[in-house]
Amino acid sequence: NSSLKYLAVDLGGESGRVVSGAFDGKTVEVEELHRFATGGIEVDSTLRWDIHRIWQGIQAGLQTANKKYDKIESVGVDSWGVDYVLLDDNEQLVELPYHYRDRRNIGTLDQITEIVPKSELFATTGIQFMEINTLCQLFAGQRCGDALNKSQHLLTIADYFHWCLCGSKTIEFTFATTTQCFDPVKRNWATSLLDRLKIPTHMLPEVVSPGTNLGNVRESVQKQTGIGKVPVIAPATHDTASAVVAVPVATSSAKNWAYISSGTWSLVGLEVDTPVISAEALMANVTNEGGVDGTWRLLKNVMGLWLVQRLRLAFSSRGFEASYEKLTELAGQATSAGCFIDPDDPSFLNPPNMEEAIFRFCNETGQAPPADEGEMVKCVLESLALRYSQVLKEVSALAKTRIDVIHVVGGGCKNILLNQYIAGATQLPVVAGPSEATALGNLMIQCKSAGKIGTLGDVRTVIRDSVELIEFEPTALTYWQDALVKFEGLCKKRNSQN
Ligand code: LRH
Repeated sequence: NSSLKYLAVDLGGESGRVVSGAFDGKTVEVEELHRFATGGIEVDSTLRWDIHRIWQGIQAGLQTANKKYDKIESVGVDSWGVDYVLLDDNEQLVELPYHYRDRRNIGTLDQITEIVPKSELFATTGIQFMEINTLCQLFAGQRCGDALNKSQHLLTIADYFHWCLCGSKTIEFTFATTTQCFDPVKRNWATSLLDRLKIPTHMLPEVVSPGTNLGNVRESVQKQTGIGKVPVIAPATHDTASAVVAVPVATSSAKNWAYISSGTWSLVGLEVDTPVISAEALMANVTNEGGVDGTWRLLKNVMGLWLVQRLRLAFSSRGFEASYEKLTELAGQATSAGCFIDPDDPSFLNPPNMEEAIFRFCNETGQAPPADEGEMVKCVLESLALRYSQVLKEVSALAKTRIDVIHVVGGGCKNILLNQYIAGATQLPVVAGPSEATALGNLMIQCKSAGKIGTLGDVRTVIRDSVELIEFEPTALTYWQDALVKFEGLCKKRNSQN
């Protein structure tokens, strides 16, 4: 058919995919061509990413695309945030990149803020304080080895694969803004901040805008995959930025919508016109991440479906095998778990066993723990919904915006039970879809770069016209009101313990 074919490489913490998008000028149809596992690997008691295996997965996907399509317009990569790859002056890999859940980051935030006060760090970068941030990782890296000194180029995960594809050594803007090493107001690397922390800056590359043509696929990759001299276009390389591009709002619906980009992490917030870097924003520990067409995302990282991913692993380690669908079904059948967790408690970032971590949390907060797998998953999903509701109240106050509707996008929006809980906990209507938001956002920025579509608003209209959306109305008001009171009390008690 006459539609144009684009390829998105979408890399998440659990899996990576090569997805095609066929755009006919009005609608876009996506198809997953290849999926492969990502996930961390243990190397000498550290947690790393096996980027060689990921690169193989990407190339296998490109081969499939080549067999399927006569012509591919362009290809672009997006990935999870904060992590980076170091190359030396011969463009060789300095080390296998660290995973943001590696232990080396523990304690870095306190060490950093002894040198640069929190208020100043936030005023310069606008970023939520989290030890997974690139800044904390670089600080840890600089303290425990000489990898940084050996490096000539720092590339983020997505931008590294752009380098693999076409040799470009740049970082795309949306990703740069999430590193906590970038000044969103000056629109440049925060070099004096980094100097004070003794983090080298010589390896920070040029920052390019989403939609930049990075060059054609290298000859060696053309040979390996058969895809020919296809242009590589940087999308919004940070997956959350791509996902929010694909929020299916009508241009006319003003700004009264919030989003939850739901995957391994839940990114919960608003689209705003300028970063919100106020004293209140610092207190609320929110983040300001750069988006497409001058937009910003005022949001908070919430622990997300990682909790369920790890519960599933913990269940399986004791012989209880179940798919995500099965686990959600059990949660739906469970009577109230009667307990909640704070999903963002540091003990859930990377515990050896998630089930035990939840038991411990319940014990320490004086709650009877869930009685079985269904109750356990119910406790997690309800707690997530309550946490989202808390965060949405905070960002709506900071941005002085009322929220009328919540769009849940990304793989997690397929979880109907969680969508119902969100509608209950927030007492707001929820619109679920598209589940392929990240890939769609990536693909549409490539179309936009090629001049096939105009504004971000036009992109969102195409998405609305292309995907099926499911709506959820708020129910069970008193149940959720009571739950919220209990949840908030619990978070307060826990914070005073820590
Ligand atoms: C979501 C995400 C998030 C980051 C995290 C590491 O996938 O990009 O925005 O903070 O991964």
